[in-house]
Amino acid sequence: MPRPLVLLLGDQLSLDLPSLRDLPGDAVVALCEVAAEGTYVPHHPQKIALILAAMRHFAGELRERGFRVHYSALDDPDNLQALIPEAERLAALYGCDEIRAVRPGEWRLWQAMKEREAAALPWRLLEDDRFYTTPDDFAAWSAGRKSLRLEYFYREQRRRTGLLMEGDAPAGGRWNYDHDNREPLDAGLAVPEPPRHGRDATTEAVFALVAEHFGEHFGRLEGFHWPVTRRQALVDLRHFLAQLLPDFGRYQDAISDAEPFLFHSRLAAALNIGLLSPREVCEGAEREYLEGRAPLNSVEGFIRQILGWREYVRGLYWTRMPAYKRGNALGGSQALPACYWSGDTELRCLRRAIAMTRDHAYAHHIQRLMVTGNVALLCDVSPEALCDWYLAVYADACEWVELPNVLGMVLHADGGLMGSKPYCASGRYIDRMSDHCRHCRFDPKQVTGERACPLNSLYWRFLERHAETLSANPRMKLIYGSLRRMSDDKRAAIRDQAERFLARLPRTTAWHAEAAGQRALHLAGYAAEHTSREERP
Ligand code: FAD
Ligand code: DLZ
Repeated sequence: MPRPLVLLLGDQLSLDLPSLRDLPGDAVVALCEVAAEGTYVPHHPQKIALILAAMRHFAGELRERGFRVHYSALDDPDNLQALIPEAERLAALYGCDEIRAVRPGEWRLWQAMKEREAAALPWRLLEDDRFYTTPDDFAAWSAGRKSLRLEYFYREQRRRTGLLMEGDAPAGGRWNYDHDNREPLDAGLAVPEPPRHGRDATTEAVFALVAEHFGEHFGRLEGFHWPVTRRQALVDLRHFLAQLLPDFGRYQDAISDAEPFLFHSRLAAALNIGLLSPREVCEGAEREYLEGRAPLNSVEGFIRQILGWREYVRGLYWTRMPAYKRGNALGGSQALPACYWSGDTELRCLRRAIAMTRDHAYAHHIQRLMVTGNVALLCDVSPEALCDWYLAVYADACEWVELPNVLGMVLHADGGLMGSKPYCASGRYIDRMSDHCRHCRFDPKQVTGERACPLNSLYWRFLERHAETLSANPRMKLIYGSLRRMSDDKRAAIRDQAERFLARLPRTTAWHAEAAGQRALHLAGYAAEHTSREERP
């Protein structure tokens, strides 16, 4: 009987993990805080605090349930500060003869683990069955299809799971209620406050550690209210189902200058690190519909995000990596605007989205797609620069979900696998869906001139620049028709306006973070030579 060391990663905090099943009594379960994971991109301090606090609480829960647990704390002097060497050190320490791990959330780690499957101390890799679909399921679904579209994948998921199904037909007669889900906010609408969770000594200790070692990363630790235990995550789930779900659909696409969360669930972080399962969340939402407490447009819209999009992007990620990450169909090559780190921009929508990100390690989907995403798309930012930013700044960011959303959905860099057209938008869209513009010095109705919203000229410039690739797209025919009807003079004036804006836009080649990263890497025991090449960013 092998004596395994089970490595649980910071986003695998679930008792339902396959590596925890059928363990011999002398197995050791290891959780390792390591500097390398905190710094390969400069994660937001709230994200690091969430993961480390949740890891520490989960280790306690495992011990209470009788597991033999080793916990490597970040400041343990022997800690090798990178996951693979640290796990191998622990396996040797406890005399284990294999290391078991469930598929991680990032390809770089999966590859590094796979290369050790045949090592003297072998790694045994298990599939993560907490999702509705495995990468193999997705590969089988996508095989032979010319184009992959969420809608067809989602319908099959509904049939397979029976969620929101009435026999063979979708509940209410339609698969998709999106057209009911595009209302802007009503003035004076009251949004329920998110739950505040108590902080015990374990969480407070993590806060001190994060402030000390990662305090210089972008983002504020104050204002943290993420759930760090399953119990707290269930409080958030119940709050969402009772208080927010009924209005989730209607305001799903709205953006507010004041309210960061609106009627969104804020559940992605808890789902992604394992405190909640997608099944319990979707079934909970379906129950609200079946028992008449939430309307179908909200419940269907919400379930589609998890049963559809979440599974779809994961399938894409695992079946297309590593080539997927090199995609750059529109040739974005520019550095990130400096304001993504500083928040210093006159564009009100962008300033608010970045401020909310800094304060909460959160922005809702439409802000990520249509504000920070859209601006980056229109400013030709390179996929690598933008992906690194998104991976760093959101509490829910894991590469398997971040990469397809940023590279595919926002930048159209995968050539249209993820979305049939780029989500480019002008200032008029922001004005329609938000109340930002009334606080902004720019006018969303003007295209040129001193007060013109820069998004307008950038939008037309983007269309002109990519006409060869995009003008034949049936979903963009209308807008290219408008571009063609513009006089040459008008087009030249717009182009000039956009180019002047871009020429003055401060960019940054890297986060100011060498220094902060180095601080964390100087933690006792860290030795760069222990970090495997594959694990290095
Ligand atoms: P809600 O609006 O309440 O949605 C419910 C749930 O549906 C979410 O919790 C999430 O699990 C799922 N979901 C919704 N949209 C998507 C989507 N497009 N892809 C996958 N799952 C989805 N989500 C992440 O979990 N991690 C990321 O790193 C991430 N990066 C993103 C980057 C960009 C540029 C964009 C456009 C989207 C990204 N998303 C990411 C998807 C989505 O924006 C977040 O899941 C959502 O904003 C999280 O907030 P919420 O829990 O309140 O979501
Ligand atoms: C994000 C993160 C951070 C900041 N720290 C750790 C850590 O110290 N130990 C750990 O096991 N996981 C951490 N994580 C999450 C990992 O980055 C994540 O598990 C991998 O990227 C794979 O998804």
